[in-house]
Amino acid sequence: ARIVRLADYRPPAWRIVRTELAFDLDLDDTVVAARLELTPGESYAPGAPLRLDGEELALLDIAVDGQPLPPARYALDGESLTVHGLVGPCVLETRARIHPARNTRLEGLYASRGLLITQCEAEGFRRITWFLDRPDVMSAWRVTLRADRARFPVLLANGNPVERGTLDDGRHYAVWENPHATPCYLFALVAGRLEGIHRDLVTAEGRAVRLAVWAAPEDIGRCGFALDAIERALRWDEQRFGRTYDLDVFNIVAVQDFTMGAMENKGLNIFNARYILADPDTATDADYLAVESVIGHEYFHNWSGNRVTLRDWFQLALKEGLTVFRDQEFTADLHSRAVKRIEDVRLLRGRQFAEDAGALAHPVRPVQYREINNFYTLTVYEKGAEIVRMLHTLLGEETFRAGMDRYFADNDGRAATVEDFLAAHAAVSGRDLAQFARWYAQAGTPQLRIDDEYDAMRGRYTLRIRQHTPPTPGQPDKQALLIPLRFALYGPDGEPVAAAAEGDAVVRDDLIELTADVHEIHFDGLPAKPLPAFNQGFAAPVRLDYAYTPAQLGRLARIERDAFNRWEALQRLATGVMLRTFADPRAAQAALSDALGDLLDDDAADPAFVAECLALPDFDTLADQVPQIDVDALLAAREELLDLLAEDHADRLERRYHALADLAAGGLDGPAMAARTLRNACLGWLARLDPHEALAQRQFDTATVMTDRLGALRCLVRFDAPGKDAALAAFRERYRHDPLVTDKWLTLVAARPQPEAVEDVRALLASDWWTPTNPNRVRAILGSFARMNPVAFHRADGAGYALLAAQLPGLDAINPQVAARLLGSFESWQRLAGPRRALAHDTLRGLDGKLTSRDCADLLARLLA
Ligand code: BAL
Ligand code: ZN
Repeated sequence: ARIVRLADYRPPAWRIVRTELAFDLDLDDTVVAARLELTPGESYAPGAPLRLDGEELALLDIAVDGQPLPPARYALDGESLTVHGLVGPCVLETRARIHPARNTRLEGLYASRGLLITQCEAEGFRRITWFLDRPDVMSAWRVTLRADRARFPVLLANGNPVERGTLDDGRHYAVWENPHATPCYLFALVAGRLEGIHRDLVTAEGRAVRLAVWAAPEDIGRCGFALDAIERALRWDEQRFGRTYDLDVFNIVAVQDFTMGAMENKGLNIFNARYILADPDTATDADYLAVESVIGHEYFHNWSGNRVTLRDWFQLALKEGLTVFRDQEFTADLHSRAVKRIEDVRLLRGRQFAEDAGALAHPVRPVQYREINNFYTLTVYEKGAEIVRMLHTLLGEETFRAGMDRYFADNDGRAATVEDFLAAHAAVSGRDLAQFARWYAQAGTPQLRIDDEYDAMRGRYTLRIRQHTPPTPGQPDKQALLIPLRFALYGPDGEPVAAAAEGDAVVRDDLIELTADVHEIHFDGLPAKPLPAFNQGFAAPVRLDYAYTPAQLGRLARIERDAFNRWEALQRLATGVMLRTFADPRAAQAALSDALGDLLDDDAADPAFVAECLALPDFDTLADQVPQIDVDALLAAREELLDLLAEDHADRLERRYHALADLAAGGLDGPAMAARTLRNACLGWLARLDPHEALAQRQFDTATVMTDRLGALRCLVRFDAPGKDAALAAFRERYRHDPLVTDKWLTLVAARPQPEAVEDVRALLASDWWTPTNPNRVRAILGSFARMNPVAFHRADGAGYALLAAQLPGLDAINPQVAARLLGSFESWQRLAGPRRALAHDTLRGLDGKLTSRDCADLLARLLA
């Protein structure tokens, strides 16, 4: 199989400075005429053939400089078109026939519910026409779309609309121009029966821009929030990063069949409908926030990704990690910074740490790939964002902003690398970032082990900090990283103590810069041993090992100035109780229970933060903490603790549940959302206690918004309440014509934590609800089952593994990216304890030879290596 290596990068032999495309669009049969203006590139060798990428294209015509090309001058295979005898600048014209309705991979041009849609990142454009399908070939674009006016009244492409008109036979056309140098992975078109809503505004630079959201006619009433969110994103990027919008229009389109969450095509973002459509009856508060965040993410790509693009796909985190950091900051600035950080860290620790510790671990910038689609990972996105966050921490907001300005100025219109990004920040800060750059190259989660000692005679407190990164596939030995470790020392009065630090690491205020395997730092003049707090805001994405006692954690949960770390203290306490790591388990459980009780009594605390504190570590986070995953023991320990805590606090939970009712009845403002979050968290706890199932039933029966309806239904399903089946049926019938809400009940069924969920899922797969060509539906049923249901997926008899594996060959033939994601659910199989390890291993071996796509074949080989 082909392996693409970073070390083999060469600049292109040819450049395509201008591209003109003309599409005669139809669902079954589309003809694509391409006119490419070619000039020699940096590695051009006179006489060398031109090789263009192209897959599943039928050639109709080919000409160079207006002259038809004789067959001897070109060669076609399944992956490319090679043209011989080109000398110097020239114009290559081709016409190709493609079949969108047969395209189930959803890469290239495809049909979905009467619409024609594109998805080109990473390598989909080669399924539309022959091209140099690599991000460092950037072109100006003019695109003409022609189609039947009745069936395709709306014709959208990248850039600005420049012309439209009528043709014969009921057809019409539209011409779009994108003047910005843009690689082909950002190409897009959408054609079909859509409705739009729009808003006109003027950017900070004085450009008049029309923002528009397009959706199927039945969905357009649910697009208002998305339109507002675009405006918020545009203004935020102006203010926080000084980035303005650069076209006359910004269009986003909602589609139901879409593999990714959304795609940042220049001026024409295409979205999975789940990240646009929202109204209170069909979207939860979490859905609203996800819509805003994804809209922000794609919008921010216009600078971090589009204006400055990637030299090659190894640099993927250069745009993704940076843009995730930007969208995280957008949400943090608009809503609660602490809550946002907690949610992001939950995802990082629950999922990315597992990826970094499993068979699929890879550096944020990989050095080789067989299929780039397999690197749209939590490591590239989330750990990539953590690296940018650490840089922000090290440099401070002002210098970081100067570094970003420098990066955009130096690389605008270029295809950049991670080195370019770091060079801009090094230039403005005067810092050498060579050691910091190892974060991009080295896989695995670093572990910090901290020991301390207090010398009462001398009033000296000493910290000894060791760092270690475990081996990962292909990287047995690791080097020390530059890790920014925030810390605070608390005195007996609960106030931070100010003590000058001395030692072998740079310490600036509350930040220790770790650079070596071991550091020792002293603080003098302390009258008592302080209580240390580390890694505020989770500034470094590391595991941290310090032998806190339960009493210390209980205290930190109350006195730590950093809200994230107050939450973290409770997570540690709960983790220690569940994993039985404290010497005195009773004291630990009492400390946790007391702290949670105080939080529930604290009506002044942000209810959304209290809800986060009540959400104790999930199965994935626990599994990440142990060398061997004993599924039954972890699940049982977690349930046992939650049941005990629910008993402890039944009265408090009930009081908060009722007291928050009025506030929770509000709209989409922050306080109302926070109240609903805490109320539903309380309900989740109360539903553990038998008589309280009635509360969930009542909430389900009377709910007026989806947050409350789904929150109640989740409790009924989760605890197998008597009214579960009737409630599920009522929900299903109410929303049976809405695919996104239908996905919600399917998720509840597939994720219900009972072993019988295997049979439920099997029944769903045999029903009309199973539409394997729709990625959201596949994820709702099988993704939820494999990723959110450890009870059933890891069923002791292996039925869960077998069920997933049986679906993979069929799904792989339909949509390899979706199938590969599901296959990734086995990433931690080597750490499973007991017979499950062999069951999972046998299941994977049984797939050998049955998965034909490059995506799945690559993942399977890595899982079994
Ligand atoms: N570029 C792929 C979708 C996203 O990360 O925005
Ligand atoms: Zn992105």
